[in-house]
Amino acid sequence: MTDTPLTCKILAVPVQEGAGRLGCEMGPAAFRAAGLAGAITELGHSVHDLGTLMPAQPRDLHHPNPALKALPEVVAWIEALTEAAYTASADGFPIFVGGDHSLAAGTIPGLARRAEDQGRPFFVLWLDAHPDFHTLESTTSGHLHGTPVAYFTGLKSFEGVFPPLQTIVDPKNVCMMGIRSVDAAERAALRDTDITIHDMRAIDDYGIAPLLNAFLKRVQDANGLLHVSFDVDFLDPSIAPGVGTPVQGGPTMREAHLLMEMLHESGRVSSLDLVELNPFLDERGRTATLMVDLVGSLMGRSILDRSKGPYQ
Ligand code: 6HN
Ligand code: MN
Ligand code: MN
Ligand code: MN
Repeated sequence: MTDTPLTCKILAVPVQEGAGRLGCEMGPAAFRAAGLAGAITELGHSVHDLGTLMPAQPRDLHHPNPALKALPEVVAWIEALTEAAYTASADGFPIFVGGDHSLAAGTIPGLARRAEDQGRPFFVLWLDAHPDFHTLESTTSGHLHGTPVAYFTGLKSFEGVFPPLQTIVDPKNVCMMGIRSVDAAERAALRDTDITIHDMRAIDDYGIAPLLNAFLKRVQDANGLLHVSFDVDFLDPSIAPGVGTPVQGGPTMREAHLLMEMLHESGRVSSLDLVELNPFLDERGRTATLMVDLVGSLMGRSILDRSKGPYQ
């Protein structure tokens, strides 16, 4: 358990070209309006606002899959993000506020490179209804937010199109939770990876706590750094309607808080993506507000004082 005050560095990343519906570019503004910074400082941490990222200059890029959407634009964001994530992770606790999930194709490679510099194993907890494991060939929607995991775990498909990876994330160090919408090509490709995948069936069978504890123990034993990539559609749409690709049957509010509190208590989380919030689709800010509450749990808020242990 750790209650060390953190210096959180918030970077707004209004990328929306990776998603099929417009509106994620308003994500950072909605997080601000819902009180993200205040929820963190209230817990004794400090917040450093890094402002809003700008994409690199898009280059002429072509690919044989005609379905691909906004490839030059998304690659331009990823280029800028990889550098920004590397720089931001020199110290403090970076929080990348999206923006759609193509953002993770920039943040995670930048953070992985930093971890390698520091000689620390790098782990990713992927919270999402979707595995986002399409290649540039297999995606039929062409939405690049469906591809980041295949890219940062080193699949060949992206070579010569996405920025070259300086550090590949070991699939054994990636754990997915909340998965419940998997396309046929993803299902086939996931059979051949070492990614740990806890789909909703696994959560039904075992519950969040034992599954997450097993992964956290691996991070702990390796003295690893843990990045959490939180896609808002991880949550059940009845509590989080403000997303472009909602899928019924997701975790409840209590399951999500439990997960975030356990992450806090592990003291292992070193960076965070908050992605896919689409304020245009939200209902009176309730999804943004819930997400800010969940960040509060990750940052150390608990119902009762738990410093003497869980049950006294
Ligand atoms: N996300 N598998 C679908 C597709 O279009 O490739 C959905 C992807 C959703 C991506 O939510 O970050
Ligand atoms: Mn996603
Ligand atoms: Mn998703
Ligand atoms: Mn605490």
